[in-house]
This record gives sequence, C-alpha cells and structure tokens, in this order.
Amino acid sequence: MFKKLLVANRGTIAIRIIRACRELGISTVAIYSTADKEALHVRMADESVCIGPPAAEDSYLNIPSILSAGLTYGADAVHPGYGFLSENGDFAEACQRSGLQFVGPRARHIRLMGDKPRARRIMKRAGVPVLPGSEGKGVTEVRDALADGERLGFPVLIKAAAGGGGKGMRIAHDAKELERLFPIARGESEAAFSSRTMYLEKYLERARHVEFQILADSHRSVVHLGERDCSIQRRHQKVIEESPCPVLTARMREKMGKAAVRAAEVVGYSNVGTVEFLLGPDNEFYFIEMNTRIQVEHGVTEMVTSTDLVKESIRMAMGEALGFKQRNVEFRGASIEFRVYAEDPVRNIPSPGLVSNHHPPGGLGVRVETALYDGYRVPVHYDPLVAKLIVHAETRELALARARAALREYVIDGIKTNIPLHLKILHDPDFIRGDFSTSFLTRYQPETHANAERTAADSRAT
Ligand code: MV4
Repeated sequence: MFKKLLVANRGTIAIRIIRACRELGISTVAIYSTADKEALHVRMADESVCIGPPAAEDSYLNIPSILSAGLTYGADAVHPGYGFLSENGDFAEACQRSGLQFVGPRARHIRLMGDKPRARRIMKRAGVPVLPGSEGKGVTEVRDALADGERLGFPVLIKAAAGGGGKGMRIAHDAKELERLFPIARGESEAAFSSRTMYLEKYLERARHVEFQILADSHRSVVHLGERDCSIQRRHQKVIEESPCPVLTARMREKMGKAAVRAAEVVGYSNVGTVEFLLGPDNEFYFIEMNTRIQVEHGVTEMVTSTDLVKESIRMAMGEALGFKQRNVEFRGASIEFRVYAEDPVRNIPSPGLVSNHHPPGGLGVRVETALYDGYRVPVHYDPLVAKLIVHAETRELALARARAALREYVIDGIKTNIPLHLKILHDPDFIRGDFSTSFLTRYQPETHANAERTAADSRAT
C-alpha cells in the first residue's frame, strides 16, 4: 500500500492524480518549476517541492531532480501523468531502481511500444492487423524510403520510428514529394527524438482514429473499456474526443476490443494503456501505435464505464488484481470531451496571460477538469491545454445539447481560448450526424503550408 505518491507532472492531470490519491488515502507531493509557484496543483497537494527553472528540460523533464524530490520527501511511488516523462523508459527504470514504484507499465514495455516499427512487427506476428508499411527496423536513407514508397504505392505517410502522436509526420503523394519531404521529416525526428530512423505506412484516407482503453493488472488479467473516437484533431493535437465512437457497431467493438486486449497480452503488458487503430470507411481496422500512459481523454471512458482510471492505475501499481472481468464491463450513454486551449484561434498560436474572470459550467453530466482560477497567470512555457470539458448523457444527441449549454456558460476572461471553435463545430451538420474523419477540421482551419511546416516545431508531448 502506498502512503505517499510524488506527482511528476503539472496542470490538469496533476490535479486529477491528487484527487485520486485523496480518495485512496495516499498523501501527495507536487513538484513545480519556478514558473508554476502559483499553480493550482501545488496548492492542492499535501506537500510541494520546487525542482528547477521554467524550461521543462530543467524541471519537469529533470530526472535526477524529480527522483531526489521523491526520496527526500519519503514517497513510495511516482505517477508520471501524460507528456513529460510519462513514456520515458529510462525514467520508469530510474524510479524502480530508486525504490519508487512507477505508476505505469514496466520500462521494457514503454521502450518496446516507443519503437514504432518494432511494435508493428510484434502486432503483425500476433495477428493484429497493421497497415502495409516499412518492414524491419525502419529506414534512414532516402533511397530506401523511395523503394518502400514504390512497393507500397502512394500516398504514403512518413513517420518517425521514435515518434508517436503524429509528431514529424508527413504525407507524400508521389515519389518526388517523398524525396523532398523525407529529409525534412527525418530532420524533425532528429531534433525531437535524437533519432534518424523513420518508417513509411500506406496513407489511409477518410479514416477514423479509434483507440481502445485497456487495463492490465500484474496478474496477467487484461480487459478493455471500449473505445474513444479521436478523429477531430488539428495539427495532430486532439480537439474533441468521444465515447462511444458514433459509427461503431457492437460487433466491431467486440472485434477491435479483442485485438486491443491481444496487443497487451502478447507483450505481457501491465497497467493502463491505449491501443490506437485507424478505422477505414469500409470497416477494416489497423493497429497504428500503443500509448503506454494515461491519456488526456481518459475522462470520456470513465464517464461511460463508471470507472476511475487513475485510481485503477494506482491500485494496479500496488499489485492489486483487477476487480472485474470483461463481461462485467458495462457501457452507459455517451460522453464527449472538449479540450480548451489557451490559444489565439485566428493566428493559431498560444495565448498565455492573466485569467481575470473564471466561471466554469456545471450541472448534471457536466465535468470540468481545469487548473485555472481567478487571478491565475497561464505560463508561456508549457502546453496551452488549460481545461477539459467532459459531458455525459444518455444519448449522443443529449450530450451534444449539454455541451452547447455548458460551452455557452463557460467564462474565461483575459486569455483567448478555442471555446468559440467548439461552439461552431457543435453546429456543424456532419459533426452532429457523427459523419467525420481525420480530415474534418481542415474545413475550419485549413492546413496551410505555413501551418504544416510548423507542425515540427510544435513539440508538445500529449
Ligand atoms: C495515420 C493516418 C492515416 N494513415 N496513418 C495521427 C496521429 C498518430 N497517432 C496517427 N495519426 C494518423 N496516422 C496512416 N497510415 C491518419 C492519422 C490521423 C490524422 C491524420 C491527418 C489529420 C488528422 C488525423 C487525425 C487522427 C489520425
């Protein structure tokens, strides 16, 4: 049983972890950079430690500082949240070596799934469908990429072997474009991940991004908690996520859920994880990657399954067995998450600053996860995600109505946010019908050349 847990994160997820600990009777140690002295997660934790200057590399990514904070304050465990060090195998290993239980999978599984070509290989061998793509360890040279492109047929997607979440991704429609974009994508991968290894995948058009939540205890029991449709993304930043996926039949859910569970089982995975699939227009589906952490959008799964995923992750890290089997998982209603970013929607740039007036919505089926408060200054140094609005209702249609009402009620003065964009999407007939794919948001914010070229510089980690 853990007595004290170090929360190795900031913002909404740090608060989410502190709340889970409080319910479990575990005391919490927050860490913060000098830019986060006034942050809500610091105020909410039982104890707090300053671990460095604003730059994430010197604070939230500083492994020695975080470990020494944990040891100095007598923590038994570390929860990494998402982003930052959450998918860093070295961090997970360093925690374990220091006697701090890492709340997440073993370092081995973080590293395995972080190597995307290797994950593809393992899944293919296990009978989990993958898209046609580069074989083996991936490619580093343009000529090898061109050979793969010719073999696969265009369009292809260039992806970073050490990537994930679409960072450094590029679509090539022909050989000439591949020749031009491959070195750019490889340069981005080198800058972001210190890796020149890339892989190609056949580009699946008009697909939906459907991911399955899995839970795996340390006694080899694995269940899935259904799916989330995360097709609504802008520059590979998710904007809206929902569960269930509006087009998934019970039969497809069972089929894809089994594949997700199998993906976890074949590698002996433990703790929470997400298996990402692309779902094509004719209901074929393909594994694209696995995320070895709790995700931003975990809340919609919590609402439809009445499960506290953060509490479950901590319990599983304590060695507890899952208290239920797959047949006991019940799905109820529809839940949708709207990510609120502190950003200038016109110029597509972060909009940090002083929050002069904050009034979050409330009421039945309305959940707000936020680190904002009146008088809080959103720092410039980190991810601009400042709140998640999660609605839940008996049907998707009722959830949409609840979301419209909640977003109209939401007041965040002093900074610019994407709330007006959410309200526009909520009146889009295709969105209302559930008829959308990964290309949906281009109609609101066309992927200009300048934007596409900027995606690389955009190194946010969620
Ligand atoms: C793809 C794809 C189509 N074909 N891979 C984006 C995030 C990362 N985890 C995987 N992603 C995708 N991979 C192949 N082979 C489509 C996406 C994708 C996407 C692409 C462009 C614009 C928005 C998107 C939203 C979700 C997924």
